[in-house]
Amino acid sequence: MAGNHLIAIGSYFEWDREAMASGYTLHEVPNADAVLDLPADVRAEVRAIAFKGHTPFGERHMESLPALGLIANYGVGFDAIDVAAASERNIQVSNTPDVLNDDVADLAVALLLAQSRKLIEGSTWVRSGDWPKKGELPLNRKASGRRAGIVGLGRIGREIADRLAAFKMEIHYHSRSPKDTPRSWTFHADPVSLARDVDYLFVALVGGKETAGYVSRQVIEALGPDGILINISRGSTIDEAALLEALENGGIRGAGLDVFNNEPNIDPRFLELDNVVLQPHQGSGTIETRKAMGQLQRDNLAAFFAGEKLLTPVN
Ligand code: 8YV
Repeated sequence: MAGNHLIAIGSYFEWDREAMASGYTLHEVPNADAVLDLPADVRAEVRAIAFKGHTPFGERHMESLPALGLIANYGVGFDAIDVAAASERNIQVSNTPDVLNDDVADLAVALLLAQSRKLIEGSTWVRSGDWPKKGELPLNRKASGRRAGIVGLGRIGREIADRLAAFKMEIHYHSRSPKDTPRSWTFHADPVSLARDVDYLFVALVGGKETAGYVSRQVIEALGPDGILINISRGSTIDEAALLEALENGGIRGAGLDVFNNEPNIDPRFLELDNVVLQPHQGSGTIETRKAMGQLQRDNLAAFFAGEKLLTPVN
């Protein structure tokens, strides 16, 4: 549609690209900085961005797009976008909450089970021919019935906790304030106290400056040598140097990680460790959920271009 100029930042599935191309004059770029290389006459026309990925989008990008009114993020986490700078310029920002809660929570539980029941080693044991040669896999530690702590009991944290309750776990959590939960769940005002009282610590915080390094060296130490840390939020929420040291020196038993600093070029020290299960930031990575995320992103775009209220506004 002439006039409705849209930039799609990032790599999209064909079903998303086709849907955007049929509704808008679409300009596709691989990352935020590539916006700056678009011709000035194109940039002058662009009213909205379909944002995907994790490369920072800030003031200088916004300044280069004088007609920009919406940044529609593909994802619940919008820490790559400078929302304060957008608000100053009356640029709206939207995200895709809720549609991915189940998938991310499923992966959090899968990471715990994979770590504590050594699923990756078990698979290798069978494939390598070790089973007939060496017999039983060395024993694991029981997963059900232990104490689980959630840092950040938002939408995804709550889905994780509900799943863990079905594993007969005692549920503890830390949030800015107590939440409406089953009575048996324990609120901790301080993440160190939470970590001290649990066997498994799940990080479900939002990303961004306010939560950078929130799971600090002290929190990791409080979790202790029998503890397992699971992170499905952002790499930035954990003091990664402290985590690596704890994993290398037996400060904690293990970790299950879907997110890292500097993805996809993660710290190579992680690759040397056999007490950590590593995943390539695939928490929301199912066909069903990615389709729903794309649809919600486009629903926000459509609302904006129709001059209507956004479905899931951020600012
Ligand atoms: C990514 C995510 O958006 O929703 C989030 O916050 O981290 C993911 O769903 C997805 O990987 C696309 O970049």
